[in-house]
Amino acid sequence: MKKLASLGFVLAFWGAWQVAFAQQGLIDGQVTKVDPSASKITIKHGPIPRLDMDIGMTMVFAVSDPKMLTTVKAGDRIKFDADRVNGQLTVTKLQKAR
Ligand SMILES: [Cu+2]
Repeated sequence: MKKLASLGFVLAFWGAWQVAFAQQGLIDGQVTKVDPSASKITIKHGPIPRLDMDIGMTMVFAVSDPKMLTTVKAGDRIKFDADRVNGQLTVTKLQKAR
């Protein structure tokens, strides 16, 4: 019984860790420009090693869903995730940082 309880604890801990890790995976950035007509957003961001960006920069991203662009404006601090979609760097997740 004791063994079962500790297994439950380990599983709960693992789950919480996964959630924390997923949130940490988001990239910090600041919106410098939103262009709904082109479905593009310009973001100033820090290094993103997994996208081969070893230094911070300001750059234009496409968005996976144009609705994202209605939730932020220039100057907003954000957390986002990006990936290469059809060879184009695309924001796949976007939320305001608090
Ligand atoms: Cu970049």
